[in-house]
Amino acid sequence: MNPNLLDPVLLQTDFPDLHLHASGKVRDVYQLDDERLLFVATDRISAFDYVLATGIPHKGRVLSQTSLFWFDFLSDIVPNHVITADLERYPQSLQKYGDQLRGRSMLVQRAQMFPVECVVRGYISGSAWKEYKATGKVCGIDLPAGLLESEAFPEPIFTPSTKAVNGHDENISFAQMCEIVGTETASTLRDLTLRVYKKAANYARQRGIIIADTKFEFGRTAKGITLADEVLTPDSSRFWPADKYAPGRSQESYDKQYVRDYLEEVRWNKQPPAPALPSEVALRTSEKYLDAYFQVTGRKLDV
Ligand code: Q0Z
Repeated sequence: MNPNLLDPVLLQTDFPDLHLHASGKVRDVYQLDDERLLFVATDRISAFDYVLATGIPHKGRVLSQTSLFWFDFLSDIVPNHVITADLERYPQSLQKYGDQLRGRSMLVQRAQMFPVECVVRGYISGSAWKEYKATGKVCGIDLPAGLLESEAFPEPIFTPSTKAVNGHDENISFAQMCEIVGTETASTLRDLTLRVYKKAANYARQRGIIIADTKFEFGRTAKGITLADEVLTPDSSRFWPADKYAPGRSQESYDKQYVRDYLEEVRWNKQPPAPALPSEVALRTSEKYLDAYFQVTGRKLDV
């Protein structure tokens, strides 16, 4: 594992004849036709809600390949939107973009997305910890007294949310989710979310990673309810190294800790523009992403 200074990063894609379907902080989706979308993960990284000026070598490929691993691992529980990530099977019209797409993209089935985020938490952290300290509950769910920060819940809990106007997620109760998607769909999504999380978290735990919480997005396709978007990546989840885990305090982030530490050290005011990272911070962060990928999948990404 020795990413060097010369590894090129992709911050911006350039696909003059593709139609942008949706754009996120670090990835973009293009509409190919009525049936198919093209997902592209860039090497951009966000921290404290902003995209930084510096890319992380291999990050887009790591995230893309991590999702692909989990889609396959979870396919006995739920169908997924992946058509292929094999460039050779992409339409002829995309072949000219091979250098931008290789390893960091996937062709997916377009789905009718449910307008809810299916969040599952196995451990109490972040906003859930704040809420629990203040109210003894998390998203309206009663919990035992005396939980410590970062402790495991007695059972993983389902805490759905919706995208609010400001782009941030707003927690909703299960009853509110039922009003949005219907009771039967809400129940199915909750059950799938918990089953998928439990299977993945058990597996990851045996490989030295705690998946503290994560967010899934589902849609409806010809296959029925389908797992879509990205799955169990460091960007959609909290991954903690199990060997450093101790309840009673916050945990270091597996992937972004060097970045956050650097931004605190330079006392960035967390207003745009976000600063650049020293190459050493970017390279050490790249190694963390590659490590996490290897730890989860047992596969090395060729660098
Ligand atoms: C997911 C998103 C991203 C910004 C649309 N299979 C699907 N069918 C229809 N729509 C979507 C999917 Cl996955 C879909 N997003 C979230 C992803 C950038 C927003 F890469 N948006």
